[in-house]
Amino acid sequence: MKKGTLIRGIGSYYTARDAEGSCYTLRCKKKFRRQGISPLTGDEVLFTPGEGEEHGWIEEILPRTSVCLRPPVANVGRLVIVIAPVPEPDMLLCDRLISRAGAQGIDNLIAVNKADLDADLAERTAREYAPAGIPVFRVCAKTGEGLETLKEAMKGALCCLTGQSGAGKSTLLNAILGLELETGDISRKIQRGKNTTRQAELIEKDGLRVMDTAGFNLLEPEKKLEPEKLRERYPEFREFEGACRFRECLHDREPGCAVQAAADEGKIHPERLRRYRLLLQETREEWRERYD
Ligand SMILES: Nc1nc2c(ncn2[C@@H]2O[C@H](COP(=O)(O)OP(=O)(O)O)[C@@H](O)[C@H]2O)c(=O)[nH]1
Ligand SMILES: [Mg+2]
Ligand SMILES: [Zn+2]
Repeated sequence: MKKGTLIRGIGSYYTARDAEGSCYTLRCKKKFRRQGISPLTGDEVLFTPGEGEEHGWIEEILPRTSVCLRPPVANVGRLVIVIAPVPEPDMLLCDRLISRAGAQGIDNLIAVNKADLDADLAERTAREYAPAGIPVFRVCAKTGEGLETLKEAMKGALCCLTGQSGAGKSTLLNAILGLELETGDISRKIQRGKNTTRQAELIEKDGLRVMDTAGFNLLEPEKKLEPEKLRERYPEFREFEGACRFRECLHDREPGCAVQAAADEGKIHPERLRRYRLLLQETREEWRERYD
């Protein structure tokens, strides 16, 4: 048996690449279907290669470190959240992605693209996320600014780009890896229609491992997050946990809140705290509706 990574799947055929870079066409044994498991791009598998032109068989799917559902990919280790001055950045979405990724053990970085349109957005964003230890990079897919630095930061983990449509994810990947992914032109995407929906593909190039797909819905909504657990997903709260007047403080304007005090002193960014409270509200509502 050999070991490899699934780099794509089309219908019931999968392509695995082994450590030497050789590719193998494989099918999935029926036992997986019986167990309700389907192989995902990014999966590490054990397989028996086929003889000659024959396809081989996936024998075993190794334990996954993370699973994203839309697009369906496994083992993403780093989320590259792309924002830009245009379309207007949705920072609540950004925080939501960070929270969900962190809960799956996926780390995050933020790439602020289109520096040619607003050179300061990256700086403002960096200030918001510095207390959380989330790296922010100023890049410009158009001029090439910051791309080498971003590329370095993407090494060492299987990356997936995410963020609002139009932020420039495809353009960035093209610029970083010298690819020709479809960008921009919405009408073309619509024309292409539903029947040609492409599957995620894992690209390994120049020491990077990246999904060629970008998901707005990379992480599923969570109906079952206890409101008390949300605060644990804010790294910048950690050093103040336990210092509030009330032990069960959710940092939602309770009196004597140490997190609020830290924000007043500039140790936590007030915008992050403000949005945390919005997500807390949302989490409470979803928690109440969890059995619906
Ligand atoms: N001005 C400017 N436009 C960019 C830049 N990067 C991408 N774009 C444009 O933004 C639009 C959306 O890009 P695209 O890569 O398709 O975004 P995606 O939906 O996130 O994949 C396209 O018209 C790109 O040409 C940039 O750095 N500067
Ligand atoms: Mg795109
Ligand atoms: Zn508090």
